[in-house]
Amino acid sequence: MAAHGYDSGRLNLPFVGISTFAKSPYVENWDAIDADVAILGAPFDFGTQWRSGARFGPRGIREASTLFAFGHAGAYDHEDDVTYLEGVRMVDLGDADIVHTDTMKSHANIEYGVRKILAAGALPVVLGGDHSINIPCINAFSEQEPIHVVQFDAHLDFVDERHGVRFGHGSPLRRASEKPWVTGMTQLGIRNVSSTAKEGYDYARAQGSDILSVRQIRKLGVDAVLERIPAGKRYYLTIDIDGFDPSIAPGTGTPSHGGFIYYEVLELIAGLAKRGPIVGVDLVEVAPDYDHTGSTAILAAQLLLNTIGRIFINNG
Ligand SMILES: [Mn+2]
Repeated sequence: MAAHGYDSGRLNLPFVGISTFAKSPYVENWDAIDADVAILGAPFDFGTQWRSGARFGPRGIREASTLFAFGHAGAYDHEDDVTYLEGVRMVDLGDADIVHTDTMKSHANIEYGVRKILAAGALPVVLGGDHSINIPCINAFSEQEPIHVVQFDAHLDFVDERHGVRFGHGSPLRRASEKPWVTGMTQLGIRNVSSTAKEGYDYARAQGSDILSVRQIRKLGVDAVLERIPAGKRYYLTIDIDGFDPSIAPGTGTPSHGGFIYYEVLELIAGLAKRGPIVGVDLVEVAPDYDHTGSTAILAAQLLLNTIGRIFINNG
């Protein structure tokens, strides 16, 4: 992580200063990315079909992330006896430019940013925005080695089209399944009403997708779930915050009861990082205006920092 000024005499407590992600250095020039991890905001929410507000997700997550930016060298975890994030060079690129009313242009601007991160050899970590922003993120991997997509979500997101709309927040995994560089999918936490219709489930399974609900995952246990994910792939991780239970993550557009708690997801991600490299991450659907305790944005920031920590322990 970045130097935070202890040597020069500034204490720089978490509530002091500018809210980049975890107070990492802001890089305005996307042709000069020199980092292991680059954070990109994608404050786009025209893909929603119910409550909007995820356009403020990147700001909310950045603000919450400062809680974890005390300026210590890395993050020591006494259970694992590992200091995560030590020496990991993280930068914040700010946000992709969003053009109101223009989904295609806004998505293109997000894809442009992710391509810049990949060209620099850094790990892209994209803050949504609604889940449609996963579509340009996956598009940006067209010139990369194939990826296996692992999704945490309440919803399958496999709608082909609705009234001609193909790039909304109910369709990203369907769009990903059409890409030749996406070789498989694992969809975790999928449950209950207001998700994709049966046709979408049939289609997803026909494409080779492995779909598990929260209850099925609890019955199987973490290790058995990990065993179902093909080993040694390059994983792309897409985390919809509504995969978590609304009791801990109320600040989202389409909450669904019966969701994950924190360690269920972190343990699966930590195990995934040991199975193969995680080469891209997005976290979507945080809508701070419904997040009256701030719990949702803190969950997002804490999970992302711990995910980045696990990725770089295992990937070097
Ligand atoms: Mn979703």
